[in-house]
Amino acid sequence: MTSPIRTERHGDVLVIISDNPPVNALGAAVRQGLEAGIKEAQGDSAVKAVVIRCDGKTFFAGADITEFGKPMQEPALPVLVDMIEACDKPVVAAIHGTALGGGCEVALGCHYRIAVPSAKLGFPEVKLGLLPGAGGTQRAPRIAGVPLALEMTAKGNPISAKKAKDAGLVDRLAGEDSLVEDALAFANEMIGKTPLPRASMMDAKPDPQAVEEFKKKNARRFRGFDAPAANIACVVKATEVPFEEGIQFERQEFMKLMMGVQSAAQRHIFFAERKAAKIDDVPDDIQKRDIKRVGVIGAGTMGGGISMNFLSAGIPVTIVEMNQEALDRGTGVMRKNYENTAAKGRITQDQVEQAMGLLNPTLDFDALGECDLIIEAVYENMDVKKDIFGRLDKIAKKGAILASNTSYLDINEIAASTSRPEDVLGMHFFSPANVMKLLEVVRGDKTAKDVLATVMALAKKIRKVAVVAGVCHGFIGNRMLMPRQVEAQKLLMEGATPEQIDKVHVEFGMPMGPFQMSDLAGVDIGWHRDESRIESIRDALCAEGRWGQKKKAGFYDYDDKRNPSPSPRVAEIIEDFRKKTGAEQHEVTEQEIVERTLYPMVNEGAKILEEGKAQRASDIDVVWIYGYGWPVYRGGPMFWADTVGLKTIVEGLEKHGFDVAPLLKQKAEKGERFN
Ligand code: 3H9
Repeated sequence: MTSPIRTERHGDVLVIISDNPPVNALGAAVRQGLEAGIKEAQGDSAVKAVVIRCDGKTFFAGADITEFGKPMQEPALPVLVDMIEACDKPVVAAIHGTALGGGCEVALGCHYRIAVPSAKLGFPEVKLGLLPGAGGTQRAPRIAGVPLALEMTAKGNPISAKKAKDAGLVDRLAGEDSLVEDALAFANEMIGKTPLPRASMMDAKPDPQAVEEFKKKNARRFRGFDAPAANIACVVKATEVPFEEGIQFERQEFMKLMMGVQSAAQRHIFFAERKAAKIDDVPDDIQKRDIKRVGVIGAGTMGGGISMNFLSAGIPVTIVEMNQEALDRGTGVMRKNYENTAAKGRITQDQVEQAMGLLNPTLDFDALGECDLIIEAVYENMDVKKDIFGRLDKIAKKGAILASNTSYLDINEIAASTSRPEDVLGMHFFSPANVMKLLEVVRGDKTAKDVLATVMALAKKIRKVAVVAGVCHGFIGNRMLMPRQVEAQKLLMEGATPEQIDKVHVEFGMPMGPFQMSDLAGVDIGWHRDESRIESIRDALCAEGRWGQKKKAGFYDYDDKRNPSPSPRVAEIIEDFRKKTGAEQHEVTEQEIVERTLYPMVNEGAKILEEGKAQRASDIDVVWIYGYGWPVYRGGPMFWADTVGLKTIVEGLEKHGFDVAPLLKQKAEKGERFN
């Protein structure tokens, strides 16, 4: 096999070039090639300086994650980085694209760094449940100081080349199109300059106040995760002990994380997210349809949020409402959302105007005729939706894609109200649609492959994580939510409190529990609205106007700032119901809550899989991570079930009298996993 690394001589400079698509990950062959390159430079007196650069779209984007958990091939990355730093000829890293993780560590091992202005540098390891394990936690604070090193390692967001230059992580900015020449010139300039700047020889200044502030400020964000604290500890260590000792500490912490469940879960999600974009029976290179203008029907919360995704991506939107007041209200909310984002400094006022300038608000339904994709976002009613699709069929241009944002309804039935069911699918956005990353793309029986592929590609463009779902009630996410909500209600009847159940879910790592979620979404959603018909605790709450946060009363009482407190009235209602139904009471334990609210979700996930409504178990995990805030360090419900053990899950379900999905049972019997 040919090496992904080649070298070129340019006068006195040896250029070591990596060509390892797609992202120049630092796999064994790359590391071996780099080692050979450095040895070549060391061993040849004609070489006076070295440049390390990459072909393709990016500088090294990190260690090769696919090698993790497998036997390590020499040289290990930390050894290689030390070797680069120890080279007695100046080594220049020439950076474009993203120098991430191990790639950034290679760059910091070099004596000098030059980058194009569009480049980014970062340590995203924490997002994989890890820390920079090739000296990054020790070199970064030495070069850039503790506060930036903390930001970069413990939060994992990359920084711009300009910011890196201000912090000393980059020495020079190259021309956007002249990196190779500029890097060579830089290397030539550095020939003979001594001593060579080596990060390992520098001191890292302690900054205990910055560390405390950083921890405090990010406590919420880091809740439940192991890796941020380990990153912080390593950076602090760099200020306390000599470099070699710090490296040993970093190694030990890295290995602990690497062997742990959290990193396995986070790495699983990294690949799951990318796999979700692939549709088993649709070739990647299928011809996609051109989407130049999007139409949205309905300017309510959903329609407005959906539109913003396209506007932000520079795609014009025609938004249609029934009356001027609703249209004005909807567009007003969109503008306000953009302006709030601008006030936080995340976008400029110009960008607000640019986005809003792409919006065409209208009352004229026929204006949708010019759109290439039309998304219906009106309320959940089959007859209304069928009527809209029937009308769309008459005015939409040939080849336009017709999508419904329904969260539950049958896409096949909606498609059948048109003469072109092959152009119809579901695009289920999650609220708030301009923020939540998940998009369930619902494939109808007749949806054409190119329609599906077009929408999946478009999802990436508007920065959504898209997952293909089959037609069934609630698709993947909401379908799995249902058994959880049902069981949570039953537990109330048997002696648990809403607070107790929610607490178990929050401690598990969910952003909120079933009752907090119900209060936020609206307890009255889907309620029959007959105040005299009280068949459940929820009916009783609704009949009293306890519709959730919006009414300052739901399963909890709320103050003016929407802070919840347990509600004595709800306790009374529950008690009343317990008496009325004669439900048997018992002490409900945390374990029982887990077994009865989380295990049934896994069971439903297994049913979804065996019915072919999800392509793969990892897709289900992606849905729950990005749509419902399942803690990423638990890898999604199906991955979590693997870590609990499918046998344990089956036993738990059977103990509580659930009907166990055959697929789950089979897997448990064979000792298999979902992922
Ligand atoms: C690390 O460095 C540890 C060290 O500190 C210590 C070691 C001792 N490895 O995202 P894309 C694949 S940890 C293997 O769609 P984009 C990816 O799966 C690492 N494969 O492209 C996909 O494959 P496929 C720290 C990788 O342009 C293909 O490349 N680094 C890796 O949207 C294209 O990826 C990171 O965490 C990898 N490191 O975004 C960076 N990276 O086509 C992770 C990607 O088969 N990577 N692949 O589905 C990223 O954030 C993005 O890929 C990047 C490009 C921004 C680079």
